[in-house]
Amino acid sequence: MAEHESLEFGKADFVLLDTVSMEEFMANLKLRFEKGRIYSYIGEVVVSVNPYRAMNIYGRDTIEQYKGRELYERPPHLFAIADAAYKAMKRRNKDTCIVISGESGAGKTEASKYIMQYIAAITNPNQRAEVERVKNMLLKSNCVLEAFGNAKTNRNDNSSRFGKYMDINFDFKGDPIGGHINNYLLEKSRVIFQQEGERSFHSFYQVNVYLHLCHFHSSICLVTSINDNADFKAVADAMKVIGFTGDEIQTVYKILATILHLGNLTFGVDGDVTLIENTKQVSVIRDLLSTKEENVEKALLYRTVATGRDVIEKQHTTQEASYGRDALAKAMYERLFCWIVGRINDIIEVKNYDARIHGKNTVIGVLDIYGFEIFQNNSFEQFCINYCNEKLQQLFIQLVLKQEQEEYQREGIPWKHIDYFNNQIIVDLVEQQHKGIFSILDEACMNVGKVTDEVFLQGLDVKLAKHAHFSSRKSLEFDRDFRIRHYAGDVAYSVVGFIDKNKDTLFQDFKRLLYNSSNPVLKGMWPEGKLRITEVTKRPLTAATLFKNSMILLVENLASKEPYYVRCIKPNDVKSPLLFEHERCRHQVEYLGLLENVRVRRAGFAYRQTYPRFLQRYKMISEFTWPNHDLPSDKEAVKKLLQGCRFDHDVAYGKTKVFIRTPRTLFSLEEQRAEMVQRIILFLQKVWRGAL
Ligand code: AOV
Ligand code: MG
Repeated sequence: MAEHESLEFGKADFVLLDTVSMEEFMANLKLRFEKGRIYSYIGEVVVSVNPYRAMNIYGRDTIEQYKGRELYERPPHLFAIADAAYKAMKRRNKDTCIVISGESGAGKTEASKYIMQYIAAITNPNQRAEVERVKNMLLKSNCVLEAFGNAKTNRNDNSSRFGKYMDINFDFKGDPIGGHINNYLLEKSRVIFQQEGERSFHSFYQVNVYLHLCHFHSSICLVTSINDNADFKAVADAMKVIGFTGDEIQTVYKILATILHLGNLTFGVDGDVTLIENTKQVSVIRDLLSTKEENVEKALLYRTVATGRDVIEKQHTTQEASYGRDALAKAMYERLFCWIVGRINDIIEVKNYDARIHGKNTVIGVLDIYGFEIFQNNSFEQFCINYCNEKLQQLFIQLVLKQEQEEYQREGIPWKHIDYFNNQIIVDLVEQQHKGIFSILDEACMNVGKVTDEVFLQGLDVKLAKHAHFSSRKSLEFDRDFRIRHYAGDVAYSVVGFIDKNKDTLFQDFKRLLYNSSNPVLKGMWPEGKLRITEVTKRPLTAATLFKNSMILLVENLASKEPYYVRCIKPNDVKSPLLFEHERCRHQVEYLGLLENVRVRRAGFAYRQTYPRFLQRYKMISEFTWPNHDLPSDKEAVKKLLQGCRFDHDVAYGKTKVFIRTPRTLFSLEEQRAEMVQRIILFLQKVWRGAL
């Protein structure tokens, strides 16, 4: 029985609500959550509520139920959307993407993993060894990236601290033959600083447990939901399976250990000489990096600068030395992370594919990015993360409305406009040339002379004072610096660190130090260390500009594919499987624009189906179509069928699809169908008994 026939679990598709209001929407969402129905639809969009408990709905038997089925044939599930994307890719040769959004802890990363698992499970029926190998590597890459890119935050014990877009490439048979990962801005400041109650990246604790190091004493290292020891083994195994060499894996551990030791380095002064207080650490670092001890020390205490033709060595103050040490730790980690992604890409990229022989190589992309977040203290990283979520919301608005509009146009059906909050104004506030916050930040960084966070803040105050989504410190009652009215809520940011994080400087001396390592893997990560100081002239792009550019490219890429959406909702802030915090959920439904989504979908027609498929499902309810029709086309047959049921007033006939306006019509059709099916069964039973 189709699930929408059973009201016990609420309406499986919000489009079928009797009236579209926030109350009804919330009542249905809550009922479904309480009944363990964590997935629902709005048309083809999956709405998911984090269950915060293990659900028995991802096993082999469930996968079988969804394989090759149409969206409405089974209860809502991620598998259904994954299958829809897969079918579009395979049958229609479309590049598709699945965009998963929602705030931190809402369940995006888990959803992306289930989607990948589903795709892996339904492909390669012939068990081709090469395809199995690719699938295994794609799945294993997740485990490695999570170890290095995720961390416990106050919102989520396994929070993604980087953005991830993964393409899976398929051959003409529909089997995965490779993939590619794009990663976006890793929150590297976490390496040296974590807010209270948070941890650094999982990888550090894993290697810590493994090496029996005791650099972390705080109790938050032990998180019940995380088993660092077991994870260490799983990650080491995954790296091996993917194809990292022994030397590479050893270098990874050495870099992690170096960063841990850097964290213990302290600087002092003797007269006017800056020195390292715990020199023992330096020799450990020297060994780990396979360099010379005096080089390590020199890079930490001096900076080589070119003044005209002269090259001089300038001694750091203790403050500069600490800054350099932290910058080194962050840069080494970020470089390591990017290198890992790069290595995985080298290994999983499609090789030897010839489109002339094999046909078009199609792609399914899965986007799992850091969700919107508000912390006690919000800095540059939160600003970038929240901007990224604004961009994705903008894409959702454009695509969901655009697609809808295009479908009506394509099918020759008139379209009625629905009002919704368009967050383009906030996207502009951040990214617009010259006037946007990123531009103001870049400008402040270019200042000659005084370059401070305060200068940046003044720039914001001058240029944005009147903006409806911006408030400056002057107008705020509390001691934060500026506030943005984001689509998902107000966030107050502190400007401290914006300038440094945006400039993202790493002294050239460190790059040279690492490039001169006798460990070839480490050396290979730092090719720019080859340059002599006089050769380094170009001012690098700022972190904000790089991030903005990468987001624009990402959105362009997603927009070029056929998108499928998963909208994740976090039911409460205490990770409870039982609690549906009404206000918390209502807020998310509101800012995700789900109600507008339902309205657009209904405004609209609640249901649409191609003529042949429609007939396949309902032909038994009309004498003109059962068992077969003799009309000139399926479209004519559907017309005749619906006229016969007197539903003609509630439908529109497009070029290839029939559109049904109200859900009630669909219900009646379903009822009539169920009745007929029952009658047919009884009839067959009679025939069968008679035959006996
Ligand atoms: P996120 O990816 O959306 O947050 P996750 O996918 O990491 O959130 O989910 C957070 C936690 O919720 C997981 O570690 C699980 O404990 C639980 N959870 C989520 N989905 C499910 C599910 N389908 N079944 C059971 N438990 C689930 V962030 O990366 O912080 O934005 O940046
Ligand atoms: Mg995540």
